[in-house]
Amino acid sequence: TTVCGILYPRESESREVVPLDGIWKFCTSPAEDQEKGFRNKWFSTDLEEWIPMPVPSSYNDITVNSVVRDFIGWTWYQRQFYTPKRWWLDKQRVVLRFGSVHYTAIVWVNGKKACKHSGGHLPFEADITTLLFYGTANLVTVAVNSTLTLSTLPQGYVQHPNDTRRYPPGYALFHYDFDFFNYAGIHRPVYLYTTPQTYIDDITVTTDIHEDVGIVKYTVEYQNKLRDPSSVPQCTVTVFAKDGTKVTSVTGVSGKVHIPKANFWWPYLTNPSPGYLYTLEICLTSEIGKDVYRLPVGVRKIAWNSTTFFINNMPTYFRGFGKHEDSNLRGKGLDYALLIRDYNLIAWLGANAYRTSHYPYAEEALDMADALGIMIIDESPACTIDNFSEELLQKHKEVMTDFVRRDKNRPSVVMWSLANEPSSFRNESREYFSALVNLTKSLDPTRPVTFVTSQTVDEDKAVQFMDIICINRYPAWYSDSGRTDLIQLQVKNELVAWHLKFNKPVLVTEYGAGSVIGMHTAPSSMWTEDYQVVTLTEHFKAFDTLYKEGFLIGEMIWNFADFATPQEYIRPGGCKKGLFTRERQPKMAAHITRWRYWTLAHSS
Ligand code: BDP
Repeated sequence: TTVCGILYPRESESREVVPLDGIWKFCTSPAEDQEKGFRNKWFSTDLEEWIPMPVPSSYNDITVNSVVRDFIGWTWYQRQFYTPKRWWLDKQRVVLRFGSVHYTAIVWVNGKKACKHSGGHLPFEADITTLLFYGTANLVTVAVNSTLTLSTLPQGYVQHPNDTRRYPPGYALFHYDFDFFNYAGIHRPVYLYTTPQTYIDDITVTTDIHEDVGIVKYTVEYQNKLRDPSSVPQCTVTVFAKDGTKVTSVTGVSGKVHIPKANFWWPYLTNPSPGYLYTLEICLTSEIGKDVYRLPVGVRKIAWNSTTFFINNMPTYFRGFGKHEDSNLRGKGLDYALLIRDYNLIAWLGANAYRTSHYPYAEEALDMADALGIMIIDESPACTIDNFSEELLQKHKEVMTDFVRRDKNRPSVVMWSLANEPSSFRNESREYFSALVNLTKSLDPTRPVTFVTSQTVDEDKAVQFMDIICINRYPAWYSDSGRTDLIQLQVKNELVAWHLKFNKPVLVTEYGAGSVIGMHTAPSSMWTEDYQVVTLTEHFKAFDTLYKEGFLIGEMIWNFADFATPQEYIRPGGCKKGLFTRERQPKMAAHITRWRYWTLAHSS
């Protein structure tokens, strides 16, 4: 079987892109009869009982009904759309693409199954050319299941308690160990797009720099649905500068392009024009005509040693935070207003990086990072995994393969994170992570591979395989609560110990404190804005002394903004460790972080 690419749908002279976003019909399955929709073939006729549901969005917070908010199981989405007759006459290939659906999705077009996909954070698509009615209405139905199991990423499980004094018979309790709300639904844009029958299927680009010359190595994969072996298409690759001027052009499905006096891709604030992107125009010409795809490309080189991380041979310090895809009403659904607001806040803070905690983010978000020079630690959806089975490893390998395929060409992606806070004190985690590192390095030898540990330096079994040591630690919050006077001592001792043991660069990927906006005390106490400020400030002091030791490559605050968690008595309406509220307004902590990040940017 041929491995297919998953290029982002882009319009060109040979490709049309039609969004199917909007208001879809939606219903949940009856709790006691999850199979009803399948039995009654809801995918082949118009849904009878439905409510309107926005796409993209999580469904959970749209209604005022707690059944919808907390629903675990099969939900159904449906809409009509039209396809023009000329697509058929022009022999176009038509693809239906979902940016992401959480968690399992089955898609039917006109009552026929188009595809099935499991995994909530990566795109999938199906060639639906032969399932469509051209020049008339088509029906697309998506069944979405939010259930997580011990072999999904992340993991979850359903429990049926048998204590009938406390729970009615058949009562289901859904559990998971990660601490963000399990939002579900069609989370990212849905597109129909066309290509010719002979088309560009995938592009792989790696870049290097040599003095002031940029080097772009590329490989183009194509598919020929006509299956005429006598017709070998010709490939032309042209590089355009940001202002549209042509730089150079070469031919062949793989090769190297040299860009003299290149504008390199730099992180935000290290250069007057960070995030410089060229356009690589791929033109595939066959007997039936041309297929054209334009890929943004940043020319940069990543390197690291035992103490330092380099971009374009320059030591680079990460100033950032962990984020979440999360906001009021839409949950984890892509929202353009929120996306641009977030990047405006990132720039205002003077940050140059964030981690896609704890799953792959929308491609639209990474487009912005590419263009602004924001470095991304690209994290898989393996949050808090604990049960290291062979089945889970297989799933994890599949996910890393799809993840690398999606993001491999992005200049913003400077590191792969395999997981967040797994039970890496367990012996089984050793083989598990060693296998994943090997796989990821074979898929992408150019970027460092890591995972984020919350274990102690003595107990962790997996950090040894990583290129960079990433640590989450909450002194004065989860340990020694209330004792901000201990932060400097503990942070210094711990980070030094990690570096001494493994002789690798250290990056702090999480630290912080919760604060409810508007709460103040003097002296500071937990949950006040004052306490969050003191917690961050004490960390800043510790980092400053370590910075001189040379092995600390960055600091990331938990979290960019407040976000939704399951209902718990330890969370006042969600996780409140944000620098910004969930509505994206600054807390006191945002102002001191801004002061720090701009100072760091100008002193390096
Ligand atoms: C860390 C987790 C993160 C949580 C955070 C917290 O990595 O996902 O949100 O704790 O509890 O351990 O705030």
